[in-house]
Amino acid sequence: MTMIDRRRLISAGALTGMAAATAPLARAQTIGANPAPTLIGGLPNRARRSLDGQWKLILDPFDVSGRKPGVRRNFWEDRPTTDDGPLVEYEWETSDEIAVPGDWNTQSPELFHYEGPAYYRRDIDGPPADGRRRFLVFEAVNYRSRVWLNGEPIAEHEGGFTPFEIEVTDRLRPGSNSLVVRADSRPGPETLPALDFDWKNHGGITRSVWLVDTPATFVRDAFVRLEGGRIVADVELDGPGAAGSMVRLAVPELGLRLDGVASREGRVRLSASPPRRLRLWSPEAPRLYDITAEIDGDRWSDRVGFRTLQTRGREILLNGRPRFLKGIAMHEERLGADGGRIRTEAEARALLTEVKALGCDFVRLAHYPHGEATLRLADEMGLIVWSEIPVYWEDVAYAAPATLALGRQMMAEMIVRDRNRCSIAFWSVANETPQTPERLGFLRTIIDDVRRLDPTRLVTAALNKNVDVGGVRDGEARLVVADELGRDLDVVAMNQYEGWHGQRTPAEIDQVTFGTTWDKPLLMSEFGADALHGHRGPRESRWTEEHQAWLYEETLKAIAASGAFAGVTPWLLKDFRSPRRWHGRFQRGWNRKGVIDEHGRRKLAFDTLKAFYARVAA
Ligand code: GCB
Repeated sequence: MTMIDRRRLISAGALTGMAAATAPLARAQTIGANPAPTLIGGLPNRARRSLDGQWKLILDPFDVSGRKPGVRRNFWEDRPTTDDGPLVEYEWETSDEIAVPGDWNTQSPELFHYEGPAYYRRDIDGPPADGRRRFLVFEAVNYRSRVWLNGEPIAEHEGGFTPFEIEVTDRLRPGSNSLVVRADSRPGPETLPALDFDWKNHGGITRSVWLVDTPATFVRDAFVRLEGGRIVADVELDGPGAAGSMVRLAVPELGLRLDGVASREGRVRLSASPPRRLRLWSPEAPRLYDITAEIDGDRWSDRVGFRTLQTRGREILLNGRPRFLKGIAMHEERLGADGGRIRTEAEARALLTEVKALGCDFVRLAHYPHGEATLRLADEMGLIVWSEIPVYWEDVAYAAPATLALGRQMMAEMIVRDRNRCSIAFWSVANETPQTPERLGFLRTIIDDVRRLDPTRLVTAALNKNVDVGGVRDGEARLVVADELGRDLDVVAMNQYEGWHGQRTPAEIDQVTFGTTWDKPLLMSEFGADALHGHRGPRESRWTEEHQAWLYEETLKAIAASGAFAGVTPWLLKDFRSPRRWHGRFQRGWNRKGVIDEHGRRKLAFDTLKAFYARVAA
C-alpha cells in the first residue's frame, strides 16, 4: 500500500491532468527494514461496516479520464452537470450499477472480455465519533487501483489478490462523502502475473470492501503460533498510546493468560510453554482456539490452531509425524456456468467440500492468494494449504527492480493477512519459472523475506522438470528437478505433464522415473489432462473422460512405485476459464483439466483419484 504523495501530484499540476489517472505507480514502500505492510488483523471480529452492494460504474476503455485538463471526464471529481457550468461528460447518478464484490466480466455479457480501466463510485458516511479512527479496507481489486475521496487521491495499490487499507479518519467530511475507485485490469510487461498466464483475468473490485472503526490506540494485529516448542505471540499496537501499553493475551479454553508491556514501537512478544491440554490441529482433528489480545479500550480476537511443521530428509512432518499429502489444486473460481471469481464464503465452501469428497487433506491454492474466507474454511475443515503469489512463467520481468518490489510486496501482504491460518503449510514463491540467474536472484530475495516474516512454514515453488537421461521416445527416462533454486527451498515441487503436454502416451508413463537431485521432500505439484465432461470413448482418445482417468491411473501408479514423493496436487479440481484454450469442440475458453466440470459434475478421474487416496495411508 502506498499513500500518495499529494505534494508531488499537486505541484506537478497533475490533479487535473492525465498523470492523476495514469501516473506511474509509486511502488510499495513497505519493504526493507520493516518488510511488513500494515493490515488490520482479525478483521471479521472488528467493528466494521460492509461497503458491499451496488456501486456505480463508468467504463473507460480509451483511458480518457484525466487525459486533458478540465472537468469533462475527470470521473473522480464527481461534478454535477449544470447548464451554466463547464461541460461535464459523465453523470454518476444515471450511470450503470455493478455488484461489489464481483468481477465485472461475469456481471454482464458486454463486459465478459473487457480488460481496461473502470471507475466505481459510492457514497460513504462522515467521520467517526470523537477520538475514534476509521479505515477503508479493500480485500482485493484486480489489478491496479487508485482511490479518491471527495475528489482527492488518497491511495494507490498494485496487485490483484491482496488487501490494502487506507486510514480516512481525518479525510472524511460530516455528512456524505464521495468514494471513487479506479480499477485497471490490464497486465503489462512488469506486472505480476505478466502478459502470459493461463487463467481468465477477472477485473474489478473482486472482493469485499469495509469501513473499519477502531479506538485511537488499538491492537493492530497479533501473530500467534507454536514456535520452538512454545506458544509465541507477536502483538502490534497502533496509535498515540501504543508505547508502554499493557498487553494481555488470553486463550481461555487453555486457561492461558500472558501479559507484557509494549515497546516504544508498540510491539511486544509474549510466549509460554504449551499447556498439557493443548490439542494440536490436524486434518483429522482441526482444533481451533479463540484467542484475544487486549489493551485498555481495545480487543483483538481470532480463532487459531497450533501445529508443528518440519522436514526430515525427504519427509514432511506434521506434528512430528511424516505424512503423504493427498492434494488437489484449484483456482479461485466458483461453481456455475459463468466461472466468475468466488465472492462468498458459501461459494468457497462448495469447492472445498468437493476437495474433501476426494479424500484430500491438502489443497494447492493456485496461482495467487485466494480470498480470506477460503483460508479460514481450510482451518475449520482440516485442509493443509499451499498458498502462492503470481510469479508465473517465463515472461516476468525478473531483472526489473519494480517487479521485484512488487513480488516482495505481494508476498508480504499475503503472509501478514494469513499468518494465523494454521492450515497454511507452504508459501510458494513461483510457478514454472525459467532457470536463469535473474530469476534466481529475484526469487532468493523473496525467500529471504518469507523466512524473516514467518519462520514457521515451509518455502516451496512449483518447478519445471529437467530431463536427466533418456529422450522422449527412447524408452526409459529420468525426469528430475535439478533447478538451482532447490538449494533455497524447504520442499521441492515438480510440475510435469507426461501423457498430455509431453510426447509420451499414458501407456508410456511407466517408462519414466521421477525424482530430484536435492535431498529434500518432493511434491508433484501438477499433472493432468483435459477431458470434457460427458465426452466418452476409448481411453486412447484425447479429451475423453476415459483418457483423463487413464492418465491419472498411470501417473498415480508411477508416484506410488517411485516412493519419491511426499505428496501430490493433480491439476486440478474444477474446469476453469482460460482465454488461451480455444478447441471448438472441447474447450471454448475453458481449461478442461478439472476432475469436475464448471457445474460440479464429476468426471471419471474424480473416482480414480478418490480410490487412490482411499488406499494411501495419510
Ligand atoms: C501448467 C501451469 C498451469 C496450467 C497448466 C495447463 O503447467 O502451471 O497454470 O493451467 O499447466 O493446463 O496446461
